[in-house]
Amino acid sequence: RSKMENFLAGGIYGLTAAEYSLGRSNTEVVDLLIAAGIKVIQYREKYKKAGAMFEECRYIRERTRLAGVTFIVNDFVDLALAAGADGVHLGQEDLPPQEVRKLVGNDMLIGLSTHSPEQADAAVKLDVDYIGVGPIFPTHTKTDVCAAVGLEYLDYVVRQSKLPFVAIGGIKEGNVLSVSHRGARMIAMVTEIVGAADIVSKVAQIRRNIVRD
Ligand code: TZP
Ligand code: MG
Repeated sequence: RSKMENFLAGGIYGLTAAEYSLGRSNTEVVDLLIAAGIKVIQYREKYKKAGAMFEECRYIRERTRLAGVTFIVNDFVDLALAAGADGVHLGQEDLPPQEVRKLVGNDMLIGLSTHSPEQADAAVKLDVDYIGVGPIFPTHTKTDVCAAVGLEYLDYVVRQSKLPFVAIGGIKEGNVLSVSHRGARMIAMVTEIVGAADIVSKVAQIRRNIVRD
């Protein structure tokens, strides 16, 4: 699955979150993430109607295609398919990944959020392409799974991981080095990036912090 190459290259995994974006729209933010050189972008939108999300995703699909960016849609399999996204990201309480695989076929990536070693082990049998690992640190961005799992779970995945993974949850410019030092090659941030006044320089600064080891 060539859509996976951007993920396997490592780096910053960007996500949208309109409510934290300082009044900027999801599409504006995606343009800034692309300008910042981010190669994997997830559309994460919890509040809009399907029609409005589709319009945004259609724009984002066009821009990400032109930029060679992997485009993943959170939660909504139908939206991911309709928009021609590269992948769909599922939570533990969404449709089972094996069922989603039947719907999306083999070309589309499936990501699955995990919060424990048990869930990471189980994911290997579920035909997912990558797992999310977190929340590493306390975060208010995800209201349903709030408790941080800590760096210990990340350590487990780094040691045992049979799947590519992305670390997420409460990661900031100031603690990203600790996460990359523990062995995370792909690192996701929501508020730290979309909430920055200057997204392009924020991403550049985060990148400098990651490679400083
Ligand atoms: N999954 C685990 S934590 C989280 C998601 C989607 C939210 C992370 O947001 P932030 O703002 O980077 O802490
Ligand atoms: Mg979800």
